[in-house]
Amino acid sequence: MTEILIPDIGDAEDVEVIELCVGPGDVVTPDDAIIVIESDKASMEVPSGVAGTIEALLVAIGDKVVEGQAIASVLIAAETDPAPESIQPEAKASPASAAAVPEPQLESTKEVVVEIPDIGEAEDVVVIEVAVSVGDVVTPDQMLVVVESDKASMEIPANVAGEITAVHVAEGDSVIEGSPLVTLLVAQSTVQPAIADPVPAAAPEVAVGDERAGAVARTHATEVETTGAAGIYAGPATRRLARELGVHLNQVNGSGSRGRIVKDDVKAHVKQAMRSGSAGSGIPPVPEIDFSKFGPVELVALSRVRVVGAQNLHRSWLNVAHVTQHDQADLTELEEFRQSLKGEAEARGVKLTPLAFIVKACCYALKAFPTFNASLDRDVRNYIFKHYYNIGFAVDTEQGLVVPVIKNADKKGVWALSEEIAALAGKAREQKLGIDDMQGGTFSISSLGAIGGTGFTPIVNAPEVAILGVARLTTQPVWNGTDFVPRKVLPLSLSYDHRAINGAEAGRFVVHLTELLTDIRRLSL
Ligand code: CAO
Repeated sequence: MTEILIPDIGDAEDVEVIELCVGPGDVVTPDDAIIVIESDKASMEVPSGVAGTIEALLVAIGDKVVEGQAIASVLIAAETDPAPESIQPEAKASPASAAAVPEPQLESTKEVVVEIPDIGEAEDVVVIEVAVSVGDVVTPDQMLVVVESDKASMEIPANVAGEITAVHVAEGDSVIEGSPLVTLLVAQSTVQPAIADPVPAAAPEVAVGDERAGAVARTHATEVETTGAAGIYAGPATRRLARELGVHLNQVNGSGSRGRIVKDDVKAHVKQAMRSGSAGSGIPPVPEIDFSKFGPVELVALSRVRVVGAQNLHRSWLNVAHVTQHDQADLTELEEFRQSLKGEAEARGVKLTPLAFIVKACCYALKAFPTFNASLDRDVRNYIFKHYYNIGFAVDTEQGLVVPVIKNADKKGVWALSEEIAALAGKAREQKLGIDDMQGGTFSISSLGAIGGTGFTPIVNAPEVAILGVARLTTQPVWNGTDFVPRKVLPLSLSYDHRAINGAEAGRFVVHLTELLTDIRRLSL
């Protein structure tokens, strides 16, 4: 068994695995790519270097890797020559010719011919983009041409600052190592440091003036990219731009040779997405209609609260896998108890509504079912369990819906909760809520009971994972086994994020909640 190692990747830093091209059991030839890695400057295929069968991949997408790190173990094919312990294949991006570097002739300006560097064993290399023309003044990092082989494309930078005096290639030209690309007029002070540089791996070659045969200056790393597993052709600069703009390249049509995606394609894709209003969401926009064609209309601006609320609700609606579980709680005893406290409530100057009891019962249920008091992390790999119980409740105000938060609701009694609900609702209606009043919620309640309704599907207040909708308490005939008896029934609608909570858990949560509300003595247990 042999391990395939990350080859010399020059001075590339922060090198990450971006694609896995094979899996265990795959039979590979020495040329077959095993993974694709990407640094801040370039992406490159790492070929097997041996023929055999992949035993195991030792890296995953997103892993950071360094030169010499084992990426896969391969069972060498029987007919293959005895293999060394480890294989360090030459990456496709590593032109590593060891040409001597003679002293340059120093003049005030020099003509420098930029040539095709060592392009490994790549065959059938063609120029697919010429990015400069005569008269252009280029910087060392500026891309001159892009060449492409059957396996990879490579951006070739100037490596020295200068003015283009001749372009020796055109799109479609076949080139080989040493083919002249452009001639640059370079200030002497610019040439010397470039030539004196140590020779890094993955560097194109620059020949100086008419001494091209011998005067080879080797400079910075060449940007290279490959076709990925999904067959995406794009250079590192294009990939970088796409990443910055949040564009998935597999959704972009390439206009370059052989379907290569160029920067302009990414920009056109973004423009199109912005125009259609579907940027990022992929949602077809609702058609804009001139309603005035059908009757008189009036344009009224949404309040700031409604605008922000609309954005939050839409974001939650799009991100959360919503399910709503409906149930009913028998509040007959709770209501009797509440009515019995009316005198005391008046004396205290507190309005005691069912909501304070519901908040209290929710805290108990949340403690019994911690996933309802949790959030999911961004990658949906971890629960974030919160060991505090901050209950948000929706308040209907003239400006729109706001959700103040009762902090540490589990530590408060029903009187204190009632006072806080009234105080926060009052603040909300007077637009006096501070940011702190609306932050830190772990679970929400939307109570429409005072208004009416038999049930509804509230939208989870993400990143929370559940919200309880409370509809109108009514007196209903309930079968007690022998008779229909009048009972006060409260409809409950629990919306939850199905990514975090299973249906069975949600069912149990709601049943537990209804039991707590039906027999509030349980709240003291
Ligand atoms: N069924 C029947 N009656 C109810 C009830 C229910 N589920 N909930 C409350 N009531 C009663 C109260 O007991 C009170 O009656 P009494 O004065 O006779 O006791 C009356 O309705 C008014 O209550 P309230 O609205 O003043 O107080 P509350 O504690 O029930 O609610 C608050 C406070 C701030 C939540 C509420 O005023 C509110 O704004 N609700 C709207 C929430 C909303 O817009 N939700 C939708 C958000 S979008 O998902």
